Amino acid sequence: MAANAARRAHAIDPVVAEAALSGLLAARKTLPPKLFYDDEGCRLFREITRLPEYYPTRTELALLRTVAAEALPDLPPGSALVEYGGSDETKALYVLDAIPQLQTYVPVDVAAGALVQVASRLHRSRPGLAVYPVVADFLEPFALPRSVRTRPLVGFFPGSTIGNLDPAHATQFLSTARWSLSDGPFLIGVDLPKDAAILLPAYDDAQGTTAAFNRNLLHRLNREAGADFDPEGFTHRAVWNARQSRIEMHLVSQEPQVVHVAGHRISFAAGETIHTENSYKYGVAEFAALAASCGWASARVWTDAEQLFSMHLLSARGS
Ligand code: AVI
Repeated sequence: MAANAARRAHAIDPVVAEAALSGLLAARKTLPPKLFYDDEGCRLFREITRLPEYYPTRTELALLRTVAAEALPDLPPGSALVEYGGSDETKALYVLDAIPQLQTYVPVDVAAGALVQVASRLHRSRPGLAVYPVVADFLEPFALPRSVRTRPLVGFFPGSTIGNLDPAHATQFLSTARWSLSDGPFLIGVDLPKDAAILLPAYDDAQGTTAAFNRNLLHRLNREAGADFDPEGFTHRAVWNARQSRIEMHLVSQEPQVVHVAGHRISFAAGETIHTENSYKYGVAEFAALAASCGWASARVWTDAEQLFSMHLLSARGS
């Protein structure tokens, strides 16, 4: 009774409810990964990036030292770095600090609050850097401010976030990015396929942080979509799908149960799953082929000594 009253006290966010229902009412239940990133989800993701099992962040940061020193030596002064998903400037600073021709930083993200914080931190720590935050879903076409559009542009998409898009959406994203960057070069971090013995713990850590990150989706729907999930009635599962070269994350219903979301009744069989995320892993040649199909040439590729992670410098073909 008290739980019901608390639930009623939360207004339903129609955008969240609609995004959730389109997947939960399908024959194979899914939730879109963009719902992971409310405040609690962002906090849990930051914790994930510090886990010993989660190799991508530390490997990419180490790689970035070399990449930033070696890439783009001929960039003209006054260039701008456009970061897709720039709610945290840590990785961009490796590039900005190593390439003095980059005098403008344009973080693009839906998280307006996080962008304000990025801008105010940089205002204090790099007073000479011009920062133009753009609040937009970078998967959709967006307009850059006019003062930025006229500069030579460099794209930056670290973290292997491209792996969270299915190949059709990755293709769409890469094609649109070529247009938004006016054919400027594009630095992009891509996680490599590897042994399941390394991959699975990275997505199912001993501390249970990734499980909490996955279950937070259900807590979020309870808070924002008028849902009544019992998050403990679902367990986290990470699967390496070698055929599709992707890690899949699922939430597995522990028993037959009925859940309500924004007035819709949704039944779960015991063992039925909600597929919540894919994280595709691309070999170097495979990613270069994907980029080529979108008009990009892989001009240079860096990998770490253990072949865990790659960074591609793409240049527009024919430009
Ligand atoms: C944001 N993205 C690149 C992460 C990944 O590795 O696919 C999201 C994540 N999901 C679970 N752990 C990390």
